[in-house]
Amino acid sequence: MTPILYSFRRCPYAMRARLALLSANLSVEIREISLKNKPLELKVISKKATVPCLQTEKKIFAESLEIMYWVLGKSDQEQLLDISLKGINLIKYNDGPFKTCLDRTKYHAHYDNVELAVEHKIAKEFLSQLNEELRTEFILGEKRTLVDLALLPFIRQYAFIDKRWFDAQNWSNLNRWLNSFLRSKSFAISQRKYPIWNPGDKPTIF
Ligand SMILES: N[C@@H](CCC(=O)N[C@@H](CS)C(=O)NCC(=O)O)C(=O)O
Repeated sequence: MTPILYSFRRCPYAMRARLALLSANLSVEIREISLKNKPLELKVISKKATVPCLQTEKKIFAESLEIMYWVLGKSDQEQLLDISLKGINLIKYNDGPFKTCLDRTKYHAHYDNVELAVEHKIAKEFLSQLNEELRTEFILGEKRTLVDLALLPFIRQYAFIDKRWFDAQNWSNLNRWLNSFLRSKSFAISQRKYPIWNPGDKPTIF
């Protein structure tokens, strides 16, 4: 069975899963969904019905990192899984405090008691740290790893909250890393648009 990926183009979690698939050169049937009108087929296999969700012959993966690990476990041509504890901790911080800060900044109108100055400070600390790490071409060194793919969609989302402000910060390494990703072929492919999937549609292969 060709694995099925329930996906949403703009979701940073789904984006990192698609980036891993591209690196692995592994094909899936992609099902673009509407988050406001999730298909029953997704709800049946995943209680929380978030994207990305990967349905394989044996297992359902409802967490983006699990999907990345599974995909790269099958085929890791770039040795993306060769990461250190520092890398694992950066992903944890990204998915935890930084993602919270990203949401509270981007969607601050939806929250009570957001102090944007506090959120800015949290983000600036993390982004400055990444800028330091990026004295090498990629976060953990001269070759890209899972850590780059896992973080890039989130840093991109943060940058585009106010790209002029982001570009004006003293983060030349971070900007180089992000801009080279934005210009990359894998980013372009990962952002291809697909129509919303409907049951009975001819499979779309990603
Ligand atoms: N921890 C999950 C988070 C996935 C997630 O929250 N995805 C969002 C879209 S960016 C979603 O599906 N939201 C719909 C919902 O929560 O009902 C992962 O890593 O895959």
